[in-house]
Amino acid sequence: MIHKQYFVEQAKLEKLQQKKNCKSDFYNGIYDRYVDPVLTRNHIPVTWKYDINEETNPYFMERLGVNAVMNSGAIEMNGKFYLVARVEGNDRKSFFAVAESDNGIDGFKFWDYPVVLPDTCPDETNVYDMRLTKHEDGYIYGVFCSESKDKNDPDLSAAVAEAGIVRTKDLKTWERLDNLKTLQSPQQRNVVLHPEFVDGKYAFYTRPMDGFIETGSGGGIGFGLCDDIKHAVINEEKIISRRVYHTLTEAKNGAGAVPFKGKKCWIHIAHGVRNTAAGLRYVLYAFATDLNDPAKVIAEPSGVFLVPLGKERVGDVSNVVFTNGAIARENGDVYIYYASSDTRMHVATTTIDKLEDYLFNTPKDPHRSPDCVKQRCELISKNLELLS
Ligand code: M1P
Repeated sequence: MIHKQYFVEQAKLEKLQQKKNCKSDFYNGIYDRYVDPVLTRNHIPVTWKYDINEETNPYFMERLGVNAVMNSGAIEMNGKFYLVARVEGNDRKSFFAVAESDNGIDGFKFWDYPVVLPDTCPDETNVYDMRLTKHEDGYIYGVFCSESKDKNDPDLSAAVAEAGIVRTKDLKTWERLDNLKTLQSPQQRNVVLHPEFVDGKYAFYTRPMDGFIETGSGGGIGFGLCDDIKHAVINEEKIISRRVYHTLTEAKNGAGAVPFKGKKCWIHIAHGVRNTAAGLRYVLYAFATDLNDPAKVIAEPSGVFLVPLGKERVGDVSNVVFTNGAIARENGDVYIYYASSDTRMHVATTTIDKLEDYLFNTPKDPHRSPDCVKQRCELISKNLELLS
């Protein structure tokens, strides 16, 4: 017998799935933001959390709760929008789940079951933050963080982060490949596979780290090539975007969404982290690399691209925005999916033309307050002249 509360919870879910999302009144000319998140823990199917049988669950209690839905890879397939979300259970372990929508803005629904990855790494405790790359070799690759306990360190929270790699053609059947090996770096998170071959090889953006949390000597976003994607090894990582003192990337600088092709450049939406009295602050920033050499940065506008605002600022890990997925459509529209405060997913929409205008016409960071004032005064004086 199905518990009657099931129908109440199912009706709430359906109402949420049918709710139209609309643009908020936020304005910066670069992208639009939306009133509602696109995916939250309230979007999780009732059948994933409750035993709906009245006999075995007379109080209709949550048996396997879900804490958060966040950092999602994104891809368009056959005209539909798919997110491979990081779903975090009440037990703190994350897993992946596919949600689909017709328009990318609202109506996201999870498939019946979460993704079941081949269980090939016995020490792996947690998996999260999958980047989905539609590669020119015909596969869709998922590159994610594969986390294990650091057995060489007695500290209970000491862990090792590696890049796990899977591939699929339909988001349903997944083949697990070897974890990426980077010979120069002990740990990796935020690894992204470039969608095209570079010099005939698979190309990865990396984020070398000395430890699990601290990047230490890890200088920023790295780039490396590998011959064999099934047993991927990067012998040499070159840092293409460095961490810089007194900027948004001072503490960490990591790749975000899989880069997408504009008319003039590869467009990268990455994340930068700085330390504050209130803890680490994660924001998004953007940079451009050369169409013929995706490791060569050719534009890097000053400052942040997107920061947590309003309700986005509060959550499980407050003051964080994080992206690991964007969809650039053939018509030039771009959907940037970002999580706020490790709790929920949002979308910001823009176009390739707007992003390229932003990338190439936003002034560079002059790195010193007096020069920043000069930069701003130049803008003001041009405007006041026009207004007079
Ligand atoms: O809590 C913020 C983010 O922290 C990590 O990112 P990074 O490796 O850049 O510090 C990740 O655990 C990410 O999932 C999380 O959103």
